[in-house]
Amino acid sequence: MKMTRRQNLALIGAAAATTALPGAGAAQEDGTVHVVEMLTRDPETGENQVFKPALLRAQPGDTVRFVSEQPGHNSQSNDDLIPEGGETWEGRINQEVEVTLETEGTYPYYCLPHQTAGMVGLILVGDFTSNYEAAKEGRFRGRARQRYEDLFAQADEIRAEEGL
Ligand SMILES: [Cu+2]
Repeated sequence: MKMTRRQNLALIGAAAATTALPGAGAAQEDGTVHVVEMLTRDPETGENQVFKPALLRAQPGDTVRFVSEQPGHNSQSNDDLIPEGGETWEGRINQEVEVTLETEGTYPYYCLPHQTAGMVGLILVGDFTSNYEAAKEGRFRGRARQRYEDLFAQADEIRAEEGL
């Protein structure tokens, strides 16, 4: 299997879509596109069944694109734990899926076949505190519990750093 990374050509496309008027500041209204890889094995760390990066800091209007780097995975929102009125998504296996997150909050998500193997992730959008504690109290099984402990520990640091 080739280890070459997919280049993020889509970012170029997104930037090109903006018709910028001088001084209009339009670029500030266009969200960033974040790419998350779905991996059976991370070639850098050797970790199995991971989203990379598993913790993402985003702002309202940003888009998250989940790319199928290795076969057998999907990404879907944990609809019991996302913020009120938050965006949901559900990709099929091997399908690239993307979501634009307009609603601030904490978004846990997972890979359906590998959730208990620990293939879970977390997206923090804007002021993500509205449902943060509730999401943190979510009941996670198997390896997912350990992974979420790690991810929320990192998220706690972000909260502290940003004074949220
Ligand atoms: Cu998976």
